[in-house]
Amino acid sequence: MRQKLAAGNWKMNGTGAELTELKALSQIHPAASVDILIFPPATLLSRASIAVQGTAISVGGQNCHAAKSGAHTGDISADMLVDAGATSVILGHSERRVDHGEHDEDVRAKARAAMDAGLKAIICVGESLEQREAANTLDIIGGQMSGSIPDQSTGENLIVAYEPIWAIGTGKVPTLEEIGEVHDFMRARLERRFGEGVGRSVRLLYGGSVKPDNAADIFSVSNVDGALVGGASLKASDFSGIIQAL
Ligand code: G2H
Repeated sequence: MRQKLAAGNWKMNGTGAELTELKALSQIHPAASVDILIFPPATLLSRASIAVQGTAISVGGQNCHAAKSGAHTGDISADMLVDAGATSVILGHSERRVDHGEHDEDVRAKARAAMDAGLKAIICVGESLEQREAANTLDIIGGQMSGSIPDQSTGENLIVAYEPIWAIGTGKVPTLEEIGEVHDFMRARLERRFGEGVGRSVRLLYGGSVKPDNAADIFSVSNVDGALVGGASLKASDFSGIIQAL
């Protein structure tokens, strides 16, 4: 059985003051039957990892560099994330792909570095509205998966998040049928590439305007093992509502 997972991506939000939300979340969920991951900004990672020590919550990074170290001003290596207390890292989020020109091969190289460092890589894929309207969704998702996911992936070190770009932060959510179609497709792709054992053990998250009031419906879809949540992960009360729906 795949362990359910609620992942909260704080994006570029949060200073030391917001650690109170993390502490509040850990008080609401002192022990959890599901995995809870929070991705604070890099500046908060060490403090966040200390704040969640001994709780059911783990923390991760929102990006890493593909190299182990070197002359890369402003970048952070996978080893540095581990050193700061991270257990995982989000890679290939569409905001990185758009804002920083990251392509599949960049994401794959970063994922290799993350896995080599012992991190779980949450690799994001998703189509634009234009691509969906042109009925290209599955081609786009398949291409991103082939290009971004490294060969060394397993159910332990890989999580894939389906995040339709048009649903991110917009309040728009695909229908449950549309989510199910993509998640079934992703599962089949993973099984074909890695074999049934590994393919069935990789967790698949849905991301894009997940809220406490739509989470239960989304989690009822087959092959949805949890959510990657942005806006609704910033407040402990909202995120807790999503965790409880898992
Ligand atoms: C999608 C999601 C988090 P939001 O990016 O990864 O953000 O829940 O705000 O749409």
